[in-house]
Amino acid sequence: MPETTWWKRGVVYQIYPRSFQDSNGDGIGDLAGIRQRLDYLVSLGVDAVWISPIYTSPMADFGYDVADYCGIDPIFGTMKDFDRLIEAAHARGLKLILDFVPNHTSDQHPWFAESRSSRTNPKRDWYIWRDSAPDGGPPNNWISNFGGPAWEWDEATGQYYYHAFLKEQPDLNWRNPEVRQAMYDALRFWLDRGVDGFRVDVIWHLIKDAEFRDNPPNVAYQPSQAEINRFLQVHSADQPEVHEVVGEMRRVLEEYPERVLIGEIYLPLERLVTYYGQDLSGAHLPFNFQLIQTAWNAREIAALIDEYEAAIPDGGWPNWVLGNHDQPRIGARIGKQQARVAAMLLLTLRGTPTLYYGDEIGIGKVEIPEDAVQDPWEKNEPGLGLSRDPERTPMHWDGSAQGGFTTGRPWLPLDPTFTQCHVEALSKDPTSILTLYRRLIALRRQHLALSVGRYVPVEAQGDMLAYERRHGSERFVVALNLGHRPHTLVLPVGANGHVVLSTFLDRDDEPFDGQVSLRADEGLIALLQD
Ligand code: TEU
Ligand code: CA
Repeated sequence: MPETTWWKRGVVYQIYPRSFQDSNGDGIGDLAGIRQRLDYLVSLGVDAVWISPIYTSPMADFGYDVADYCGIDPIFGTMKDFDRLIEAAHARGLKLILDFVPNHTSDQHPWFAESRSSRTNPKRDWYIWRDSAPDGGPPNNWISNFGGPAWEWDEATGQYYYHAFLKEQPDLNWRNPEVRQAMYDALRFWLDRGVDGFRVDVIWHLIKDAEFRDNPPNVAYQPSQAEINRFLQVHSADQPEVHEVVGEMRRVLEEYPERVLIGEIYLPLERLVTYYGQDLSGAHLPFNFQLIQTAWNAREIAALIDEYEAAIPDGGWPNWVLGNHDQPRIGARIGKQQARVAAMLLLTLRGTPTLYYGDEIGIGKVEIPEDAVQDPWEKNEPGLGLSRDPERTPMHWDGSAQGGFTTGRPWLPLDPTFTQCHVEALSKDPTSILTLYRRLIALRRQHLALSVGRYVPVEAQGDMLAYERRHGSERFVVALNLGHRPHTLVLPVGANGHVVLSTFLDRDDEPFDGQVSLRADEGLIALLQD
């Protein structure tokens, strides 16, 4: 039954490897640390783990600057540690997804060293080199995603190279067939080692306008925003030819059984869904970031769900995510009480949910002191609140110093709540957010209605968001109170049944008839009687 393919039915869990578990006291998480925590992931109930980049890297962007696509960075361990990790994961029934970073390499990658060595080097055209404009300035007005011009002058060969992110992250030229083959071989290297799929970094950036035309100004730009927003990225990303590349990646994965291709794509819905590809030949899961980008409002979220469900091509599978290593945590955005409601939403929507490590223990807003800042983006554009450090702080495991994350000095400070809010304590508390996550995941695993079942809207008014999930004869009502005042949801006459789970975890089996009452900040899953 295709609906039960693991990546449709299952739950994905994202690990930011620097921050999950340190095994050797250097203050940075590593592969051996992740392996020590696999049983935790099993107890949480997730099906797959996506690990942010672990490849050899100078770490200018913490691994998103790769110097060897087929190597493990010593900070994270060795290839042996990797093989052990994947073996241990598979032994527990967990899938392993790697983060693949094809848009750019590190400036320390041997390919770039060759490319910059002379204009006639065979790898010159592996990167994007252009002459200066007649006035000596950059070839066009493209801006780096991390601020400043996206072009770096290279004195030795008298040309500019393009970098959509840091100058230490030169963009590869994906119009060059040799680049494509080299990168597909890197994919095969990991697939041969048993990797179950890839989350592909900035996949919509791979192809740029062949004529390198200027991007048009963004009239809505505010100086308080990141500089990248000064222009609309019309010519520097999301080009028609990118779909050919995505299709080729998909075909590489299809040389192996049951692998998944996830694309990181920050685009409006109507553009996002084009990445499923013609006849679904593209990404299995073009990441849907809409829950991060939409206001926490019942009407808007309901509209978004409808719009997304309608936009997905026939046979395409939805997916949802509340946060990641680039976005303020859900607990920081909507507060700790509503973060529980958000967990219920994420785990009861139709489509694959991706959890971000630490959200399940309720990490909220974390202040990073100025002298502890790590994120290169914040260093480039200080003071605008762009830093991604707050969502990258270490995981809290127990009540020991540094929450059991490290015996050394953590690379980023822990959220001060770590002394109470840690896996060990929350696991014993029958009403904790961690217990809620475990029960939501277990329930989703137990009932196909909650994972692959049909989504039927019920209500979206004021703070009330309600919908049904149906599969066969099973019908669940999910009622979410997105506000801080009590509400009653009136159901059609004769609709009765019992509560299966409240976000407060204290109403199991409570019967209802015709209506359900919700406390402030409460979400409920109820089973309807047939
Ligand atoms: O992020 C791409 C990306 O577009 C983000 O920089 C995003 O624009 C920003 O966070 C605001 O939403 C990916 C990785 O996830 C990120 O960690 C890397 O820094 C970046 O690519 C470069 O590889
Ligand atoms: Ca370490």
